[in-house]
Amino acid sequence: MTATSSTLDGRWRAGLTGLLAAAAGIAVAELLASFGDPGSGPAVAVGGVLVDAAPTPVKEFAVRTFGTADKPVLLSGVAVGIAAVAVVVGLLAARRRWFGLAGAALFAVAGAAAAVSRPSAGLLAALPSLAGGVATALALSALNRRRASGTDPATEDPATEDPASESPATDDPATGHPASEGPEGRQLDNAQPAGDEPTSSGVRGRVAPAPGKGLRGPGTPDVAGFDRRAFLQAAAAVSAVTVAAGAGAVVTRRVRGGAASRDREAVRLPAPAEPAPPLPAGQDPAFVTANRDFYRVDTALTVPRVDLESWRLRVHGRVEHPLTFTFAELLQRPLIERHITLNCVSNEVGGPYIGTAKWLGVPLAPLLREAGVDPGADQVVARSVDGMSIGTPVRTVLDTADVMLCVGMNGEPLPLEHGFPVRMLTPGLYGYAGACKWLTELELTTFGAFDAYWVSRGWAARGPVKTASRIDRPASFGHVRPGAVPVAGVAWAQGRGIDKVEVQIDDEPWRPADLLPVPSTDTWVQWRLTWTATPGPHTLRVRATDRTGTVQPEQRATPFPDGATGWHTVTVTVDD
Ligand SMILES: Nc1nc2c(c(=O)[nH]1)N[C@H]1C(S)=C(S)[C@@H](COP(=O)(O)O)O[C@H]1N2
Ligand SMILES: [Mo]
Repeated sequence: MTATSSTLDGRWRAGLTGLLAAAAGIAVAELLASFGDPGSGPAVAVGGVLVDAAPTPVKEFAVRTFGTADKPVLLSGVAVGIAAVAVVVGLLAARRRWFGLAGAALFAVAGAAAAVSRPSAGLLAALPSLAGGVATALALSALNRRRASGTDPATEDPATEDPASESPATDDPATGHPASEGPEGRQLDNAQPAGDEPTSSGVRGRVAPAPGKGLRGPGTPDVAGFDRRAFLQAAAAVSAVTVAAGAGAVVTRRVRGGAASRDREAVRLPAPAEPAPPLPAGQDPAFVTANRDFYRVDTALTVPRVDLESWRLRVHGRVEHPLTFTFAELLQRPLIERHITLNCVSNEVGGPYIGTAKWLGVPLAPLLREAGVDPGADQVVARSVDGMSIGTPVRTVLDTADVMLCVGMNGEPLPLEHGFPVRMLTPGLYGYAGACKWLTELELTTFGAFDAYWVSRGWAARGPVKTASRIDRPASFGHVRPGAVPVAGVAWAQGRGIDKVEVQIDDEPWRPADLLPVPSTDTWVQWRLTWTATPGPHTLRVRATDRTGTVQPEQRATPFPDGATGWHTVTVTVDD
Protein backbone atom coordinates (compact mmCIF):
# COMPACT_ATOMS: atom_id res chain seq x y z
CA MET A 1 0.00 0.00 0.00
CA THR A 2 1.47 3.37 -0.90
CA ALA A 3 1.55 6.05 1.75
CA THR A 4 -0.71 8.24 -0.34
CA SER A 5 -3.48 5.79 -0.76
CA SER A 6 -3.33 4.65 2.83
CA THR A 7 -3.56 8.14 4.23
CA LEU A 8 -5.72 9.94 1.72
CA ASP A 9 -8.74 8.16 2.93
CA GLY A 10 -11.93 9.95 1.91
CA ARG A 11 -12.97 10.98 5.36
CA TRP A 12 -9.47 11.90 6.25
CA ARG A 13 -9.36 14.15 3.21
CA ALA A 14 -12.75 15.69 3.96
CA GLY A 15 -11.57 16.53 7.46
CA LEU A 16 -8.32 17.89 6.09
CA THR A 17 -10.31 20.02 3.65
CA GLY A 18 -12.20 21.55 6.57
CA LEU A 19 -8.99 22.18 8.52
CA LEU A 20 -7.16 23.74 5.57
CA ALA A 21 -10.11 25.94 4.69
CA ALA A 22 -10.57 27.13 8.27
CA ALA A 23 -6.84 27.79 8.64
CA ALA A 24 -6.88 29.83 5.42
CA GLY A 25 -9.86 31.83 6.66
CA ILE A 26 -8.28 32.53 10.03
CA ALA A 27 -4.97 33.49 8.47
CA VAL A 28 -6.67 35.90 6.06
CA ALA A 29 -8.76 37.34 8.92
CA GLU A 30 -5.73 37.75 11.18
CA LEU A 31 -3.80 39.41 8.34
CA LEU A 32 -6.56 42.00 7.89
CA ALA A 33 -6.87 42.43 11.66
CA SER A 34 -3.15 42.98 11.97
CA PHE A 35 -3.50 46.18 9.92
CA GLY A 36 -6.30 47.51 12.11
CA ASP A 37 -7.13 46.49 15.66
CA PRO A 38 -5.18 43.24 16.22
CA GLY A 39 -7.82 42.30 18.79
CA SER A 40 -10.42 42.03 16.01
CA GLY A 41 -8.85 38.82 14.69
CA PRO A 42 -11.27 35.92 15.26
CA ALA A 43 -9.01 33.75 17.42
CA VAL A 44 -8.14 36.53 19.85
CA ALA A 45 -11.69 37.94 19.83
CA VAL A 46 -13.27 34.56 20.61
CA GLY A 47 -10.63 33.98 23.30
CA GLY A 48 -11.40 37.39 24.79
CA VAL A 49 -15.12 36.63 24.90
CA LEU A 50 -14.36 33.35 26.67
CA VAL A 51 -12.14 35.13 29.20
CA ASP A 52 -14.85 37.65 30.00
CA ALA A 53 -17.64 35.07 30.04
CA ALA A 54 -15.79 32.49 32.11
CA PRO A 55 -17.27 32.21 35.59
CA THR A 56 -14.95 33.51 38.27
CA PRO A 57 -14.16 30.03 39.70
CA VAL A 58 -13.02 28.92 36.23
CA LYS A 59 -10.76 31.96 35.96
CA GLU A 60 -9.44 31.32 39.44
CA PHE A 61 -8.77 27.71 38.49
CA ALA A 62 -7.00 28.79 35.28
CA VAL A 63 -4.77 31.27 37.09
CA ARG A 64 -4.06 28.76 39.85
CA THR A 65 -3.31 25.89 37.49
CA PHE A 66 -1.57 27.57 34.59
CA GLY A 67 -0.30 30.75 36.25
CA THR A 68 0.93 33.21 33.65
CA ALA A 69 0.65 30.49 30.98
CA ASP A 70 -3.15 30.81 31.27
CA LYS A 71 -3.32 32.87 28.06
CA PRO A 72 -1.36 30.49 25.78
CA VAL A 73 -3.36 27.64 27.27
CA LEU A 74 -6.64 29.40 26.49
CA LEU A 75 -5.57 30.30 22.94
CA SER A 76 -4.47 26.69 22.35
CA GLY A 77 -7.87 25.57 23.63
CA VAL A 78 -9.60 27.95 21.21
CA ALA A 79 -7.42 26.61 18.38
CA VAL A 80 -8.28 22.99 19.21
CA GLY A 81 -11.97 23.89 19.40
CA ILE A 82 -11.90 25.66 16.03
CA ALA A 83 -9.97 22.74 14.51
CA ALA A 84 -12.56 20.25 15.77
CA VAL A 85 -15.42 22.29 14.32
CA ALA A 86 -13.48 22.67 11.06
CA VAL A 87 -13.01 18.91 10.72
CA VAL A 88 -16.72 18.33 11.29
CA VAL A 89 -17.60 21.03 8.76
CA GLY A 90 -15.17 19.42 6.30
CA LEU A 91 -16.82 16.02 6.75
CA LEU A 92 -20.28 17.51 6.30
CA ALA A 93 -19.18 19.61 3.35
CA ALA A 94 -18.02 16.48 1.55
CA ARG A 95 -21.61 15.28 1.65
CA ARG A 96 -23.48 18.50 0.95
CA ARG A 97 -21.83 21.58 -0.43
CA TRP A 98 -24.14 23.88 1.50
CA PHE A 99 -22.97 22.41 4.80
CA GLY A 100 -19.56 23.82 3.98
CA LEU A 101 -20.95 27.22 3.10
CA ALA A 102 -23.05 27.21 6.25
CA GLY A 103 -19.98 26.26 8.28
CA ALA A 104 -17.95 29.09 6.74
CA ALA A 105 -20.79 31.54 7.39
CA LEU A 106 -21.12 30.36 10.98
CA PHE A 107 -17.40 30.76 11.47
CA ALA A 108 -17.51 34.28 10.00
CA VAL A 109 -20.52 35.38 12.03
CA ALA A 110 -19.16 33.95 15.29
CA GLY A 111 -15.79 35.64 14.77
CA ALA A 112 -17.42 38.92 13.73
CA ALA A 113 -19.83 38.91 16.67
CA ALA A 114 -17.01 38.18 19.10
CA ALA A 115 -14.86 40.94 17.61
CA VAL A 116 -17.64 43.55 17.60
CA SER A 117 -18.58 42.68 21.18
CA ARG A 118 -15.09 43.52 22.46
CA PRO A 119 -15.27 46.68 24.56
CA SER A 120 -12.68 48.51 22.49
CA ALA A 121 -14.19 47.57 19.13
CA GLY A 122 -16.35 49.34 16.55
CA LEU A 123 -18.38 47.80 13.73
CA LEU A 124 -15.27 47.68 11.54
CA ALA A 125 -13.99 44.91 13.81
CA ALA A 126 -16.39 42.55 12.00
CA LEU A 127 -14.56 42.92 8.68
CA PRO A 128 -11.60 40.56 9.27
CA SER A 129 -13.86 37.67 10.30
CA LEU A 130 -16.28 38.27 7.44
CA ALA A 131 -13.40 38.32 4.95
CA GLY A 132 -12.04 35.20 6.64
CA GLY A 133 -15.43 33.52 6.12
CA VAL A 134 -15.30 34.33 2.41
CA ALA A 135 -11.75 32.94 2.23
CA THR A 136 -12.89 29.76 4.01
CA ALA A 137 -15.79 29.30 1.60
CA LEU A 138 -13.52 29.81 -1.43
CA ALA A 139 -10.96 27.38 -0.06
CA LEU A 140 -13.64 24.80 0.71
CA SER A 141 -15.09 24.94 -2.75
CA ALA A 142 -11.67 24.85 -4.41
CA LEU A 143 -10.69 21.78 -2.40
CA ASN A 144 -14.00 20.06 -2.89
CA ARG A 145 -13.97 20.73 -6.62
CA ARG A 146 -10.54 19.10 -6.79
CA ARG A 147 -11.79 16.20 -4.80
CA ALA A 148 -14.52 15.71 -7.35
CA SER A 149 -12.88 16.73 -10.62
CA GLY A 150 -12.34 14.33 -13.48
CA THR A 151 -13.74 11.39 -11.67
CA ASP A 152 -16.08 8.80 -12.79
CA PRO A 153 -17.19 6.34 -10.22
CA ALA A 154 -17.16 3.63 -12.78
CA THR A 155 -13.64 4.08 -14.03
CA GLU A 156 -11.87 5.32 -11.00
CA ASP A 157 -10.20 2.98 -8.64
CA PRO A 158 -7.47 3.64 -6.18
CA ALA A 159 -6.89 -0.04 -5.89
CA THR A 160 -5.17 0.10 -9.23
CA GLU A 161 -2.19 1.74 -7.70
CA ASP A 162 -2.72 0.00 -4.45
CA PRO A 163 -2.65 -3.70 -4.91
CA ALA A 164 -2.97 -4.39 -1.25
CA SER A 165 -6.44 -2.95 -1.13
CA GLU A 166 -7.49 -5.02 -4.09
CA SER A 167 -8.61 -8.06 -2.23
CA PRO A 168 -11.17 -6.52 0.09
CA ALA A 169 -12.42 -4.35 -2.72
CA THR A 170 -12.75 -7.41 -4.90
CA ASP A 171 -14.48 -9.45 -2.30
CA ASP A 172 -16.73 -6.66 -1.35
CA PRO A 173 -19.21 -4.84 -1.95
CA ALA A 174 -21.27 -7.49 -3.65
CA THR A 175 -20.47 -10.01 -0.97
CA GLY A 176 -20.65 -7.52 1.84
CA HIS A 177 -17.18 -8.45 3.01
CA PRO A 178 -16.92 -6.99 6.48
CA ALA A 179 -13.31 -5.84 6.19
CA SER A 180 -14.10 -3.59 3.28
CA GLU A 181 -15.29 -0.52 5.19
CA GLY A 182 -12.10 1.47 5.16
CA PRO A 183 -10.64 0.80 1.75
CA GLU A 184 -14.05 0.91 0.21
CA GLY A 185 -14.81 4.28 1.67
CA ARG A 186 -11.54 5.48 0.29
CA GLN A 187 -12.21 4.12 -3.09
CA LEU A 188 -15.73 5.39 -3.21
CA ASP A 189 -14.82 8.75 -1.95
CA ASN A 190 -12.27 9.23 -4.67
CA ALA A 191 -15.02 8.53 -7.03
CA GLN A 192 -17.47 10.86 -5.45
CA PRO A 193 -18.86 13.92 -7.02
CA ALA A 194 -18.92 16.28 -4.09
CA GLY A 195 -22.34 16.31 -2.63
CA ASP A 196 -22.85 12.60 -2.69
CA GLU A 197 -22.86 10.42 0.32
CA PRO A 198 -19.49 8.65 0.30
CA THR A 199 -20.41 5.68 2.38
CA SER A 200 -24.09 5.31 1.80
CA SER A 201 -25.20 1.94 0.66
CA GLY A 202 -26.78 3.54 -2.36
CA VAL A 203 -23.45 4.74 -3.62
CA ARG A 204 -21.86 1.51 -2.67
CA GLY A 205 -24.36 -0.28 -4.79
CA ARG A 206 -23.61 1.95 -7.71
CA VAL A 207 -19.91 1.30 -7.61
CA ALA A 208 -20.16 -2.22 -6.47
CA PRO A 209 -19.61 -3.92 -9.80
CA ALA A 210 -16.41 -1.91 -10.21
CA PRO A 211 -16.20 -2.71 -13.89
CA GLY A 212 -13.33 -0.37 -14.35
CA LYS A 213 -11.12 -2.43 -12.21
CA GLY A 214 -10.35 -4.89 -14.86
CA LEU A 215 -9.94 -2.19 -17.48
CA ARG A 216 -7.01 -0.55 -15.85
CA GLY A 217 -3.84 -2.35 -15.22
CA PRO A 218 -0.92 -1.02 -13.20
CA GLY A 219 0.34 0.94 -16.17
CA THR A 220 -2.93 2.60 -17.06
CA PRO A 221 -3.21 6.35 -16.45
CA ASP A 222 -4.72 6.59 -13.05
CA VAL A 223 -7.70 8.86 -12.86
CA ALA A 224 -7.79 8.59 -9.11
CA GLY A 225 -4.11 9.42 -8.90
CA PHE A 226 -4.65 12.47 -11.06
CA ASP A 227 -7.53 13.42 -8.85
CA ARG A 228 -5.32 13.07 -5.87
CA ARG A 229 -2.65 15.17 -7.44
CA ALA A 230 -5.20 17.85 -8.25
CA PHE A 231 -6.47 17.74 -4.69
CA LEU A 232 -2.94 17.94 -3.39
CA GLN A 233 -2.25 20.86 -5.70
CA ALA A 234 -5.31 22.68 -4.43
CA ALA A 235 -4.35 21.83 -0.85
CA ALA A 236 -0.86 23.14 -1.49
CA ALA A 237 -2.25 26.35 -3.00
CA VAL A 238 -4.61 26.89 -0.07
CA SER A 239 -1.80 26.15 2.37
CA ALA A 240 0.45 28.60 0.56
CA VAL A 241 -2.19 31.31 0.95
CA THR A 242 -2.52 30.37 4.63
CA VAL A 243 1.20 30.51 5.25
CA ALA A 244 1.60 33.76 3.33
CA ALA A 245 -1.31 35.45 5.12
CA GLY A 246 -0.24 34.06 8.49
CA ALA A 247 3.33 35.22 7.96
CA GLY A 248 2.01 38.60 6.81
CA ALA A 249 -0.06 38.87 10.00
CA VAL A 250 2.92 37.97 12.18
CA VAL A 251 5.19 40.43 10.37
CA THR A 252 2.65 43.25 10.54
CA ARG A 253 2.12 42.62 14.24
CA ARG A 254 5.86 42.59 14.82
CA VAL A 255 6.31 45.82 12.91
CA ARG A 256 3.48 47.49 14.81
CA GLY A 257 4.56 45.96 18.13
CA GLY A 258 8.04 47.16 17.25
CA ALA A 259 6.57 50.62 16.72
CA ALA A 260 5.12 50.55 20.24
CA SER A 261 8.45 49.31 21.61
CA ARG A 262 10.27 52.04 19.69
CA ASP A 263 7.79 54.62 21.01
CA ARG A 264 8.61 53.35 24.47
CA GLU A 265 12.35 53.35 23.89
CA ALA A 266 12.16 56.91 22.57
CA VAL A 267 10.43 58.17 25.72
CA ARG A 268 12.69 60.37 27.83
CA LEU A 269 11.21 60.54 31.29
CA PRO A 270 11.72 63.89 33.01
CA ALA A 271 13.39 63.95 36.41
CA PRO A 272 10.84 63.78 39.21
CA ALA A 273 9.94 66.98 41.01
CA GLU A 274 9.86 64.81 44.13
CA PRO A 275 12.35 61.93 43.92
CA ALA A 276 11.71 58.79 45.94
CA PRO A 277 13.13 59.02 49.45
CA PRO A 278 16.39 57.07 49.38
CA LEU A 279 16.03 53.50 50.57
CA PRO A 280 17.13 53.19 54.18
CA ALA A 281 20.45 51.46 54.72
CA GLY A 282 20.30 47.75 55.46
CA GLN A 283 17.81 46.98 52.72
CA ASP A 284 18.03 43.56 51.07
CA PRO A 285 18.31 43.95 47.26
CA ALA A 286 15.14 41.83 46.91
CA PHE A 287 13.23 44.78 48.36
CA VAL A 288 12.72 46.10 44.81
CA THR A 289 11.30 43.64 42.29
CA ALA A 290 12.98 43.87 38.87
CA ASN A 291 10.58 44.72 36.03
CA ARG A 292 11.18 41.37 34.32
CA ASP A 293 10.36 39.55 37.58
CA PHE A 294 7.29 41.62 38.41
CA TYR A 295 4.11 39.51 38.37
CA ARG A 296 1.64 40.17 35.59
CA VAL A 297 -2.11 39.71 35.94
CA ASP A 298 -4.57 40.93 33.31
CA THR A 299 -7.26 39.79 30.92
CA ALA A 300 -5.38 40.90 27.80
CA LEU A 301 -4.75 37.98 25.42
CA THR A 302 -2.35 40.13 23.45
CA VAL A 303 -0.43 42.93 25.14
CA PRO A 304 -2.07 46.19 24.02
CA ARG A 305 0.23 48.22 21.76
CA VAL A 306 -0.54 51.86 22.21
CA ASP A 307 0.35 54.41 19.56
CA LEU A 308 1.81 57.26 21.59
CA GLU A 309 1.03 59.95 18.98
CA SER A 310 -2.71 59.35 19.05
CA TRP A 311 -3.00 58.29 22.71
CA ARG A 312 -5.09 60.59 24.91
CA LEU A 313 -6.20 60.52 28.53
CA ARG A 314 -9.73 61.85 29.00
CA VAL A 315 -11.06 62.96 32.38
CA HIS A 316 -14.82 63.28 32.14
CA GLY A 317 -18.19 62.41 33.66
CA ARG A 318 -19.24 64.26 36.79
CA VAL A 319 -16.63 67.02 36.58
CA GLU A 320 -16.91 70.76 36.00
CA HIS A 321 -14.13 70.84 33.42
CA PRO A 322 -13.57 67.73 31.33
CA LEU A 323 -9.85 67.46 30.55
CA THR A 324 -7.82 65.76 27.87
CA PHE A 325 -4.07 65.13 28.05
CA THR A 326 -1.51 63.99 25.52
CA PHE A 327 1.40 61.96 26.85
CA ALA A 328 3.71 64.98 26.50
CA GLU A 329 1.26 67.14 28.46
CA LEU A 330 1.20 64.61 31.30
CA LEU A 331 5.00 64.57 31.38
CA GLN A 332 5.01 68.37 31.72
CA ARG A 333 3.28 68.13 35.08
CA PRO A 334 5.36 67.77 38.25
CA LEU A 335 6.16 64.08 38.73
CA ILE A 336 6.58 62.14 41.95
CA GLU A 337 8.61 58.99 42.44
CA ARG A 338 7.68 56.43 45.11
CA HIS A 339 8.41 52.88 46.17
CA ILE A 340 5.04 51.14 46.28
CA THR A 341 4.05 47.50 46.70
CA LEU A 342 1.33 46.25 44.35
CA ASN A 343 -0.50 42.97 44.89
CA CYS A 344 -3.31 41.02 43.33
CA VAL A 345 -6.52 40.16 45.14
CA SER A 346 -6.26 36.69 43.55
CA ASN A 347 -3.02 35.98 45.35
CA GLU A 348 -3.30 32.90 47.57
CA VAL A 349 -1.76 32.91 51.04
CA GLY A 350 1.98 32.66 50.39
CA GLY A 351 1.44 33.33 46.66
CA PRO A 352 3.67 35.16 44.18
CA TYR A 353 1.38 37.93 42.83
CA ILE A 354 3.01 40.77 44.71
CA GLY A 355 5.92 43.06 43.93
CA THR A 356 7.52 46.36 44.83
CA ALA A 357 8.78 48.88 42.30
CA LYS A 358 9.94 52.46 42.19
CA TRP A 359 7.13 54.16 40.31
CA LEU A 360 7.23 57.54 38.60
CA GLY A 361 3.99 59.35 37.92
CA VAL A 362 1.62 62.28 37.98
CA PRO A 363 -0.16 62.69 41.33
CA LEU A 364 -3.85 62.19 40.61
CA ALA A 365 -5.49 64.24 43.37
CA PRO A 366 -4.41 67.69 42.04
CA LEU A 367 -5.46 66.68 38.54
CA LEU A 368 -8.95 65.70 39.75
CA ARG A 369 -9.22 68.96 41.69
CA GLU A 370 -8.44 70.85 38.48
CA ALA A 371 -11.23 68.96 36.75
CA GLY A 372 -13.58 69.93 39.59
CA VAL A 373 -15.17 66.73 40.86
CA ASP A 374 -18.91 66.88 41.45
CA PRO A 375 -19.41 66.29 45.21
CA GLY A 376 -21.96 63.61 44.35
CA ALA A 377 -19.40 61.47 42.51
CA ASP A 378 -17.91 58.76 44.73
CA GLN A 379 -16.20 56.55 42.13
CA VAL A 380 -13.42 57.15 39.60
CA VAL A 381 -13.73 54.58 36.84
CA ALA A 382 -10.46 54.06 35.00
CA ARG A 383 -10.75 52.48 31.55
CA SER A 384 -8.05 50.94 29.41
CA VAL A 385 -7.51 50.77 25.68
CA ASP A 386 -8.63 47.13 25.83
CA GLY A 387 -11.88 47.80 27.64
CA MET A 388 -10.93 46.96 31.23
CA SER A 389 -12.72 49.08 33.85
CA ILE A 390 -11.44 49.57 37.38
CA GLY A 391 -13.31 51.63 39.97
CA THR A 392 -11.61 53.47 42.82
CA PRO A 393 -13.27 55.56 45.56
CA VAL A 394 -12.93 59.31 44.90
CA ARG A 395 -12.17 59.76 48.61
CA THR A 396 -9.20 57.41 48.39
CA VAL A 397 -7.81 59.29 45.40
CA LEU A 398 -8.24 62.71 47.01
CA ASP A 399 -6.97 61.66 50.45
CA THR A 400 -4.01 59.47 49.45
CA ALA A 401 -1.13 61.65 48.35
CA ASP A 402 0.63 58.97 46.33
CA VAL A 403 -2.21 57.80 44.08
CA MET A 404 -0.69 58.40 40.67
CA LEU A 405 -0.85 58.01 36.94
CA CYS A 406 2.39 56.06 36.44
CA VAL A 407 4.65 56.59 33.47
CA GLY A 408 7.81 54.99 34.85
CA MET A 409 8.74 51.77 36.64
CA ASN A 410 12.16 51.24 38.22
CA GLY A 411 13.76 54.00 36.16
CA GLU A 412 12.32 52.96 32.79
CA PRO A 413 9.18 53.92 30.89
CA LEU A 414 6.42 51.47 31.89
CA PRO A 415 7.02 48.10 30.25
CA LEU A 416 4.37 47.25 27.64
CA GLU A 417 3.07 44.39 29.84
CA HIS A 418 2.69 46.69 32.81
CA GLY A 419 0.57 49.30 31.04
CA PHE A 420 2.62 51.49 28.69
CA PRO A 421 2.20 54.40 28.31
CA VAL A 422 0.23 55.17 31.49
CA ARG A 423 -1.30 53.13 34.31
CA MET A 424 -2.98 54.09 37.53
CA LEU A 425 -1.61 53.06 40.92
CA THR A 426 -3.41 53.32 44.25
CA PRO A 427 -1.28 52.35 47.26
CA GLY A 428 -3.36 50.34 49.70
CA LEU A 429 -5.79 48.88 47.14
CA TYR A 430 -5.48 45.59 45.26
CA GLY A 431 -4.67 45.96 41.56
CA TYR A 432 -8.23 45.19 40.41
CA ALA A 433 -9.48 48.17 42.44
CA GLY A 434 -6.91 50.83 41.69
CA ALA A 435 -4.21 49.95 39.15
CA CYS A 436 -5.68 50.11 35.63
CA LYS A 437 -3.03 49.49 32.95
CA TRP A 438 -3.03 50.98 29.41
CA LEU A 439 -5.16 53.76 30.83
CA THR A 440 -7.17 55.91 28.44
CA GLU A 441 -9.96 57.51 30.47
CA LEU A 442 -11.07 58.43 33.96
CA GLU A 443 -14.81 58.81 34.41
CA LEU A 444 -16.22 60.39 37.56
CA THR A 445 -19.40 58.58 38.52
CA THR A 446 -20.91 56.71 41.47
CA PHE A 447 -20.61 53.16 42.78
CA GLY A 448 -24.40 53.00 42.50
CA ALA A 449 -24.35 53.84 38.81
CA PHE A 450 -21.58 51.56 37.57
CA ASP A 451 -20.04 48.19 38.43
CA ALA A 452 -16.47 47.86 37.15
CA TYR A 453 -15.29 44.70 35.35
CA TRP A 454 -14.46 42.54 38.36
CA VAL A 455 -17.24 43.98 40.52
CA SER A 456 -19.85 42.86 37.99
CA ARG A 457 -18.29 39.40 38.41
CA GLY A 458 -18.91 39.36 42.14
CA TRP A 459 -15.67 40.78 43.55
CA ALA A 460 -15.89 43.45 46.23
CA ALA A 461 -16.48 46.99 44.93
CA ARG A 462 -13.77 48.36 47.18
CA GLY A 463 -10.49 46.48 47.43
CA PRO A 464 -8.37 47.52 50.43
CA VAL A 465 -5.29 45.32 50.84
CA LYS A 466 -5.48 42.95 53.81
CA THR A 467 -2.63 42.81 56.32
CA ALA A 468 -0.58 39.73 55.41
CA SER A 469 2.83 38.09 55.41
CA ARG A 470 4.77 35.36 53.66
CA ILE A 471 7.72 33.07 54.42
CA ASP A 472 10.24 33.04 51.55
CA ARG A 473 13.09 31.12 53.23
CA PRO A 474 13.39 28.26 53.92
CA ALA A 475 11.35 27.00 50.97
CA SER A 476 8.31 24.93 51.76
CA PHE A 477 9.12 21.19 51.76
CA GLY A 478 12.79 22.16 51.67
CA HIS A 479 15.65 20.49 53.56
CA VAL A 480 18.03 22.41 55.82
CA ARG A 481 21.01 21.56 58.01
CA PRO A 482 20.61 21.60 61.79
CA GLY A 483 21.85 24.69 63.63
CA ALA A 484 21.35 28.36 62.78
CA VAL A 485 18.87 28.62 59.88
CA PRO A 486 17.94 32.03 58.48
CA VAL A 487 14.16 32.44 58.21
CA ALA A 488 12.99 35.39 56.11
CA GLY A 489 10.06 36.82 54.23
CA VAL A 490 7.89 39.86 53.64
CA ALA A 491 4.83 41.39 55.29
CA TRP A 492 2.54 44.12 53.95
CA ALA A 493 -0.30 46.41 54.89
CA GLN A 494 0.05 49.26 52.39
CA GLY A 495 -1.22 52.54 53.75
CA ARG A 496 -1.28 51.35 57.34
CA GLY A 497 2.25 50.00 57.69
CA ILE A 498 3.56 46.91 59.46
CA ASP A 499 4.13 47.08 63.21
CA LYS A 500 5.18 43.54 64.03
CA VAL A 501 5.89 40.17 62.41
CA GLU A 502 5.91 36.98 64.47
CA VAL A 503 7.04 33.47 63.60
CA GLN A 504 5.94 30.27 65.28
CA ILE A 505 7.89 27.04 65.00
CA ASP A 506 5.81 23.93 65.70
CA ASP A 507 3.98 24.62 68.99
CA GLU A 508 6.58 26.92 70.46
CA PRO A 509 5.59 30.42 71.53
CA TRP A 510 5.41 33.11 68.81
CA ARG A 511 8.72 34.92 68.37
CA PRO A 512 9.05 38.46 67.01
CA ALA A 513 11.08 38.79 63.80
CA ASP A 514 13.48 41.63 63.00
CA LEU A 515 12.02 44.17 60.55
CA LEU A 516 14.29 45.81 57.99
CA PRO A 517 13.76 49.57 57.55
CA VAL A 518 11.27 50.80 54.93
CA PRO A 519 10.91 54.09 53.02
CA SER A 520 7.15 54.43 53.73
CA THR A 521 4.04 52.57 54.86
CA ASP A 522 3.21 51.82 51.21
CA THR A 523 5.75 49.05 50.75
CA TRP A 524 6.19 45.58 52.05
CA VAL A 525 8.52 45.04 54.98
CA GLN A 526 11.30 42.48 54.86
CA TRP A 527 11.57 40.45 58.05
CA ARG A 528 14.10 37.89 59.27
CA LEU A 529 14.84 35.70 62.23
CA THR A 530 17.41 33.05 63.06
CA TRP A 531 16.10 29.64 63.97
CA THR A 532 18.19 27.06 65.78
CA ALA A 533 16.97 24.01 63.93
CA THR A 534 16.92 20.51 65.39
CA PRO A 535 16.72 17.35 63.23
CA GLY A 536 13.29 16.21 62.10
CA PRO A 537 10.23 17.70 60.39
CA HIS A 538 9.11 21.17 61.46
CA THR A 539 6.29 23.55 60.70
CA LEU A 540 6.89 27.30 60.46
CA ARG A 541 4.09 29.88 60.38
CA VAL A 542 4.05 33.66 60.21
CA ARG A 543 1.62 36.42 61.13
CA ALA A 544 1.82 40.20 60.82
CA THR A 545 0.29 43.02 62.85
CA ASP A 546 -0.31 46.39 61.19
CA ARG A 547 0.06 49.78 62.80
CA THR A 548 -3.68 50.00 63.48
CA GLY A 549 -3.21 46.93 65.73
CA THR A 550 -4.97 44.55 63.37
CA VAL A 551 -3.46 41.06 63.52
CA GLN A 552 -3.44 39.00 60.33
CA PRO A 553 -6.27 36.50 60.92
CA GLU A 554 -5.57 32.79 61.19
CA GLN A 555 -8.91 31.97 59.59
CA ARG A 556 -8.40 30.79 56.00
CA ALA A 557 -10.41 32.61 53.32
CA THR A 558 -10.25 32.20 49.54
CA PRO A 559 -9.13 35.16 47.41
CA PHE A 560 -12.75 35.59 46.22
CA PRO A 561 -14.40 38.03 46.80
CA ASP A 562 -12.03 40.44 48.60
CA GLY A 563 -8.64 38.79 49.19
CA ALA A 564 -7.25 35.69 50.89
CA THR A 565 -6.60 35.42 54.62
CA GLY A 566 -4.76 32.90 56.76
CA TRP A 567 -1.27 32.34 58.12
CA HIS A 568 1.36 31.23 55.63
CA THR A 569 2.74 27.91 56.80
CA VAL A 570 5.71 25.95 55.49
CA THR A 571 6.97 22.49 56.35
CA VAL A 572 10.70 21.94 56.48
CA THR A 573 12.81 18.87 57.09
CA VAL A 574 15.98 19.34 59.10
CA ASP A 575 18.42 16.61 58.03
CA ASP A 576 20.85 14.98 60.41
N1 LIG B 1 -6.14 47.17 31.59
C1 LIG B 1 -6.02 46.33 32.64
N2 LIG B 1 -5.50 46.79 33.79
C2 LIG B 1 -5.35 45.96 34.85
C3 LIG B 1 -5.77 44.61 34.78
C4 LIG B 1 -6.31 44.16 33.55
O1 LIG B 1 -6.71 42.99 33.40
N3 LIG B 1 -6.41 45.04 32.50
N4 LIG B 1 -5.61 43.79 35.86
C5 LIG B 1 -5.51 44.43 37.16
C6 LIG B 1 -5.09 43.51 38.20
S1 LIG B 1 -6.21 42.35 38.70
C7 LIG B 1 -3.86 43.61 38.80
S2 LIG B 1 -3.49 42.68 40.15
C8 LIG B 1 -2.84 44.55 38.30
C9 LIG B 1 -1.57 43.82 37.97
O2 LIG B 1 -0.61 44.70 37.46
P1 LIG B 1 0.74 44.13 36.86
O3 LIG B 1 0.35 43.14 35.79
O4 LIG B 1 1.49 45.30 36.33
O5 LIG B 1 1.45 43.45 37.99
O6 LIG B 1 -3.27 45.22 37.14
C10 LIG B 1 -4.60 45.64 37.16
N5 LIG B 1 -4.82 46.45 35.99
MO1 LIG C 1 -5.42 41.42 40.49
